Amino acid sequence: MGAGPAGLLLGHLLHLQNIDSYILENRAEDYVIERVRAGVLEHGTVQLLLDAGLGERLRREGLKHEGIYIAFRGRRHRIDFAELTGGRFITVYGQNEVVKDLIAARRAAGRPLAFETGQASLHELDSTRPRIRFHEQGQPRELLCDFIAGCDGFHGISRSSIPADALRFYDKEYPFAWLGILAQAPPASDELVYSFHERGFALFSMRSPAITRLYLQCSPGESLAAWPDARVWEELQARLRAEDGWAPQQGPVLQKGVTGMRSFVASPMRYERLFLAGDAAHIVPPTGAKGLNLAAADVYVLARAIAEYYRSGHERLLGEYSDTCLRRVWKAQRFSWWMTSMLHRFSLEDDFDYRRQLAELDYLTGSRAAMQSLAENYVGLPLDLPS
Ligand code: RFL
Ligand code: PHB
Repeated sequence: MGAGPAGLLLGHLLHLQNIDSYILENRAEDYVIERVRAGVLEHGTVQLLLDAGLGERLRREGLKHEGIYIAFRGRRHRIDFAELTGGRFITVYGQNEVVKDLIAARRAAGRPLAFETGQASLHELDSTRPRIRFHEQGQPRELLCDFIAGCDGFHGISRSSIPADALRFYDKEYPFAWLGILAQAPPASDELVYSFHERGFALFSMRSPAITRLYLQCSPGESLAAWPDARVWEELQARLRAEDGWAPQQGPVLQKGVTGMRSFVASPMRYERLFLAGDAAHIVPPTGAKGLNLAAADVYVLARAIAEYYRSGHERLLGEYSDTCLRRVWKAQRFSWWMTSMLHRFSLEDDFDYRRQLAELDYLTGSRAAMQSLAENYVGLPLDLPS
């Protein structure tokens, strides 16, 4: 269920093991491709995509970043990932490019991928032959499955098809959101800049040598009408401009949107023969750049477990799927919550918190141990698979 990064990558990993799958997506193909979302791939995510033969364009167009900047009080402090993690790095490559590459690979494999499948529903989940009812090109269809992978995102139907008493939810909402823009302007820095400012958080990122991606902390439910381009630029400049004169370059705004912030985990990530993966099972606030990477890690673990099942008939890895993923998911939750808490203003009135956050940033950027902890989490923790 779902042709986001999780569903498409799972389909591809299964294909590489000669395992059939059917991918259902309720939105249109253009919508799925054009949705502007994540941009940062962990070291291990890139390795996974390369190993799966999906690296042709990623190798050419992905931007290798060996560090990030943390900015506060008008100064940028570099965190050198390569030096702190023994040569690991991140790659900036838009989620929509990943999705485009995955759709192309699916087509090349000649395996089914149906868009605009309407209101699908899941049935007989507690049997060995769960079913999916959906529409394909307007016609009702029913699919009999060995397994269903719920890769249909936070608002999908998979998680909500599980009986309420079989899952537990852990949830945290934040009192702010991000307003993001995509601008036609060459990035003014080679690396990302996370800025803590008394007016609120701002982030400088990019998609290519010609496109800058920027975010600023705003109120949840903020109306875009209140944010004409001129106001967005003014606020971004105020929060990002450094003492040494560095500031993002401006250009035409190509896209603008508001994203809510939450931390969420559904546990376990399995009900009988339905396995949840990616945003369907967990959400992190975007400050740690972890969402897409967690989705990729989940489906790697799931594909390996399904392959073992078909190879040997054993369900051991399937049985360990949820625990294996959740151990790492909770570490990414902790990191994303920490980055979010350190870099956002929770209340513009609270001077104690403001000073405490400045002290934390001062400590972070002055301590090799603290920077190393950030670096190893940011480039991605190991998968820690059962043998
Ligand atoms: P997706 O991408 O939401 O895909 C789920 C798909 O399922 C479809 N669907 C259904 N299909 C069939 N039947 C139904 N009933 C269905 N209901 C829904 C949906 O249409 C969709 O196509 O989930 P997936 O695959 O788990 O991937 C997760 C990532 O998309 C997400 O975690 C990241 O985008 C989060 N994220 C970031 N992650 C990073 O790793 N690094 C980043 O830098 C980063 N930045 C971000 C982000 C997310 C953001 N937003 C907008 C939430 C920045 C932003 C602003
Ligand atoms: C992005 O480029 O969209 C991006 C980068 C880093 C984040 C979140 C989003 O933490």
